[in-house]
Amino acid sequence: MAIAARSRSGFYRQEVNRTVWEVPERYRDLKQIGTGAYGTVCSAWDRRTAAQVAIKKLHRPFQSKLFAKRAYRELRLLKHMRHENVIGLLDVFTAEISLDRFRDFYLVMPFMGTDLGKLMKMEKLTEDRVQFLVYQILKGLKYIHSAGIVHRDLKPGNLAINPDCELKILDFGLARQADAEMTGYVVTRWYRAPEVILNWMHYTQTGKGRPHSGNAVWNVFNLEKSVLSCVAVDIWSAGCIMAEMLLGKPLFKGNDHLDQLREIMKITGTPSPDFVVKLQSQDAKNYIRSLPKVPKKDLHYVFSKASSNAVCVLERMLLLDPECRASASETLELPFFNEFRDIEEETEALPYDQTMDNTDLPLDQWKRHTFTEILTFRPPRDSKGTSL
Ligand code: 0RX
Repeated sequence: MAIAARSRSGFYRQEVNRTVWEVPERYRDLKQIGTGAYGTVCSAWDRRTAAQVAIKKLHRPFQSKLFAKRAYRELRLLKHMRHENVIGLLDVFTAEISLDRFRDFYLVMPFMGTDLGKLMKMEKLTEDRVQFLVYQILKGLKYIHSAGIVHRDLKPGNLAINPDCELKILDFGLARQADAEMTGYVVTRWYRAPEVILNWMHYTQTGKGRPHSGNAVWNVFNLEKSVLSCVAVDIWSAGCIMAEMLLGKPLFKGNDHLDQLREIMKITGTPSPDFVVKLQSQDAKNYIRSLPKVPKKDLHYVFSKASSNAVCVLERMLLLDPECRASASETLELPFFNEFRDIEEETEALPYDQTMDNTDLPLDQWKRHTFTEILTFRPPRDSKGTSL
């Protein structure tokens, strides 16, 4: 008969969805709230802070180099984030005390009860709520972008909201984003910038397959310029989300990649020759040039019930050319946000070292680096995951 080893002192074991979770005594009342190929998330009660938290256990994080690198990246990114509008790490732990036995680790975050996708399904938002929510999205984006990080998958489901309408940008990413998830009539693509869709089309048509990393805009656009306009993919997504809050339905609901671009260009108009010359891919240039010319629509007409200040924000975000889109900091300066603005909250991050993102390491090295990151974690000074 196999005898289960005793739990580490101060920890206890509990079964969640047929897997064993070994967590510190302070976390009680674990309940599964989400699961996927990459991990499972439970809500729990933190006895030390008397607050609800979310605990994510990654699914066999050291089963392959790819999983290990992904797990390491999530931990490093979450450790770096210290802003009230971006999910941050309250704690990270493993029940193992030696690297030899290290197999699993757990990420602890503030618990967020709902997301913008669910909120928009329940009710039509008033313009002052839109103001407050978009202000928070842009503050979060300004912070993320200032660290040199591009989110790349901003959508209503990745904007967590608590009952006080406080918003945090996160990235659920529990399941694999296979090509199939970006095909057809799917939410996963409705918020993607036109340059990202053009890039996918280039890869599908040339049969090269989608590049794995998030560097989606690099191959369609001129390399140097695209480094600068990479963050613009998030501004596009934020514009689509703001438009949806005002309209009560998604702005660009394409049935497939081509239809998505057609829907976008019905509003933005077909691109100018200046835009087309900037495209590096001949396929993309040919495709755009083959389209019947459509003029840009006046957004005041599309958003006829919205205030002029709200429309001005959309005019700066929903531009086809990523180099012309406003940055998050520029957008925050627009009069639409005057009422809610608190410049002290519009902070920037320390630069994030991305060298490891482009590094190939053996599995045991990813494991060692992850273990070190866990040991060197220092909790934030307040319970919201924000530095004071
Ligand atoms: O949110 C993440 C996550 C975030 C992230 N960022 C990089 C880009 O900028 C934003 C932050 N990179 C990787 C991962 N992970 C995560 C999200 C939700 C979650 C667990 C982990 O489950 C929760 C969290 C809070 N309440 C309920 C469920």
